Amino acid sequence: MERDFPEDFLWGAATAAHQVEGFNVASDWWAAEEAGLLPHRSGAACRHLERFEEDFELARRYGHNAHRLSLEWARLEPRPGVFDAEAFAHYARVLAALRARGLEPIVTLQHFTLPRWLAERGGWLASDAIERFARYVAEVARALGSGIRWWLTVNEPTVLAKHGYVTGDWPPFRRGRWDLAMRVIARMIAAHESAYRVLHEILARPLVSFAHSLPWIEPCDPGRWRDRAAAALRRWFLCDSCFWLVRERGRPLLDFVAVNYYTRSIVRWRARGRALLFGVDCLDPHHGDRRRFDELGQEVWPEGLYRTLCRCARLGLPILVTENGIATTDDGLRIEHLSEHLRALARARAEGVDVRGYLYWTLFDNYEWARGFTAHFGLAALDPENGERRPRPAMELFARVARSGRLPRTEEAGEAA
Ligand code: IFM
Repeated sequence: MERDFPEDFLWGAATAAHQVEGFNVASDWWAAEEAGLLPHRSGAACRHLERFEEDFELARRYGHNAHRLSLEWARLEPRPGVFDAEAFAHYARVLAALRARGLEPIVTLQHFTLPRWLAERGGWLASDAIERFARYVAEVARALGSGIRWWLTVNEPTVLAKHGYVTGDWPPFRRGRWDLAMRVIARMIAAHESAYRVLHEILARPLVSFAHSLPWIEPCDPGRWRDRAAAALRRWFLCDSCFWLVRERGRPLLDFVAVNYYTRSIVRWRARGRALLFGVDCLDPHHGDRRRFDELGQEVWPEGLYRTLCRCARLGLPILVTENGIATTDDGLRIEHLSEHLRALARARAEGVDVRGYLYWTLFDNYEWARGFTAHFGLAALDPENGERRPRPAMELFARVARSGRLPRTEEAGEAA
């Protein structure tokens, strides 16, 4: 029977060091957690630091042929200019464990957390942040880089800027500082560019991008110019600013587009306060078709993945879905979410969009930043008592699609639920 996805399509899950490893003590997040500035502590997280072999085995057993992970800058360079040989040896073992199981590594160099020493100097706004990042990237490329094809320099600059400098619920807890948020985005894109050059200098033909959070954004009432303006402004800030900044002489300094897609935002204009710039979210469950929301209040809207992929295709580069998932303990909803998003993905591919892989967020429930362990994104559930990983039905469905390259039939999706 004909396949919906090619043999070499990448199938896997995405994780990030601070969310799964545990005891990330030299990072800014750990410092903020210990100081009581965050509502939840990561602590031992999922003990992935010790359990990585068993975790990769789980992924392999469930049909994955790729895995996105992040290297923790704070572990690798716990003090400025001092690189930790044991941390490098650890990640060499991690990468070897992936390869031994036929899992293609997709490596993120910085996923939200920063070394504490850099955060104390201003984080991405420190005058030497970009130079420091480039030096760290060069060390990683030389020590660990051979054989790694897929690289993500930084993760979701707009999300970090929004939480750290506008809503102020993440380190460094600044509120309403749109000016700083915009500067952070620009600095992170500059950091991406210097990392891009470093990786291309040191390695043979790496594929380099940054992971971009791309919600689908639309006006609440397309007939009202104010809603349209609020949506356009939000789209520019959250989605397009990064692509605009990363253009060098008209060409984006990217080898592929890394799409993190979760949700749609329906935006309504409001005349006062912070919302003046950004609009407010319309959460009306009766707006348009039946609307479904996850534990974080994010709407499940698979059509948005299709539209986002078509929009990104205009950049003329291959695309990797580097994150897509849902926070829920409802197995039926997770199955629905997964099968509908895979259909959206297959539709985009069938229309010629060059998508090379799909990475589910995430392998097992983990530390969801300021929400701690209260959001359940995992293909497997995490037992809080003993850390056991228990595959959910969606993990079985994922395995079937990954192994066969074929979309689930409607009754198969129903059975899995
Ligand atoms: O957990 C996060 C991840 O770190 C970045 N992208 C969104 C995920 C789910 O909220």
